[in-house]
Amino acid sequence: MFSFFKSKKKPAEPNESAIPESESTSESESESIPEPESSSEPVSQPTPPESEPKTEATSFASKIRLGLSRTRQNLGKQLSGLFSGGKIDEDLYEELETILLTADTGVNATHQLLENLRKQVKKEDLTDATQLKKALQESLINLLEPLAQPLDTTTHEPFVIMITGVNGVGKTTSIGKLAKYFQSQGKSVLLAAGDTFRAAAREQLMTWGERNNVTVIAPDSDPNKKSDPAAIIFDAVNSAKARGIDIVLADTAGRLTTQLHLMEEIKKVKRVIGKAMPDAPHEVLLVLDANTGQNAVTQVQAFDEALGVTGLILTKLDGTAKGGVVAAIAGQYPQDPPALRFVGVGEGIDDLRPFDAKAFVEAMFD
Ligand SMILES: Nc1nc2c(ncn2[C@@H]2O[C@H](COP(=O)(O)OP(=O)(O)O)[C@@H](O)[C@H]2O)c(=O)[nH]1
Ligand SMILES: [Mg+2]
Repeated sequence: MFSFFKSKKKPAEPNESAIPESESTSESESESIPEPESSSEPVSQPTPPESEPKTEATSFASKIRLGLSRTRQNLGKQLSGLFSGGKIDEDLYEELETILLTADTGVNATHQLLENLRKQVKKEDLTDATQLKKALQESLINLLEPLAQPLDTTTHEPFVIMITGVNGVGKTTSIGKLAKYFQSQGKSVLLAAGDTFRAAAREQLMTWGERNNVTVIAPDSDPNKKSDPAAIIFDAVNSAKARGIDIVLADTAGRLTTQLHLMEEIKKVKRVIGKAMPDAPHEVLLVLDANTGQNAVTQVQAFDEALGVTGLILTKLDGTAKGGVVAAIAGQYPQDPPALRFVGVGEGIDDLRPFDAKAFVEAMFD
């Protein structure tokens, strides 16, 4: 049933300096959208978030560390209490189980982690609790490693990426970040404003397009004219073919998995994209908000059933102290782990990174 695309190639890190996107403290949809009077107006650029070291490796690690600081404070504090000394006994395992569960790690992943830990304790004859921290980190890296399947966009031209997910998870924002990311790799990008439900969504993407010097195929700005998301994305793919564009990023309207007519609609959007280009979309990216905890797992299942999700983006890891949701996703599909393509660790344009299991675990607690 799962169709998670497995790519072995690791894309290069973006090396452009951070350009901020519009700042918004609210995550509610209506307030989160920048709404310029007209799309041709110049867009004000807020001050960049705190600057990071420029080398790729350190910049990646420090971004993730910064983004996961809430998780680290929460989890790190509890674990260091637990691992500070004493012997390894049933009480310790029980306490560890509680800590992991409350960090959104989920039942499956928590049990897998504990089982691995017990095996390691036995195999290496560990007796002291201080030795467990390293063992837990290693178990977590092993659990999360299979999720790290970077996206290879070189297989098709244009490479068409359809973005989907529930409302307010960060779809449109992630498209902006991805546009910048791909551009920094020397690729040309075209955006399709396929969220035709809200005029503001169109404006939000237009703003992004202007800021990044990227063409946006958008519906008519006349609110009285009804536009069809499938038709917009269809046009965008054709336009990208004609212009020799490398990557098409197609936005779609948010929807709940229980809104069956909207789930049918998104299936149609996907089918129509396939008419513009036989194998398209080449990637169906599901965007998940890390704050939704265990509900993220439900969303993966429902969207995958409808669309055949090939990759995930997990956003807003900076806004939660429960970064363990990544482990929950891994624990849910031990046989066929989904491809976690990118993680979002902030609102800045540079705050979306390819997932790296080791850097992630080290940022969770150390
Ligand atoms: N802190 C934080 N905020 C984010 C992140 N990704 C998106 N957001 C914010 O989430 C809100 C909703 O994003 P939007 O892209 O409009 O969601 P959409 O409805 O899925 O398109 C906006 O205020 C974004 O700035 C992230 O990684 N971290
Ligand atoms: Mg949106």
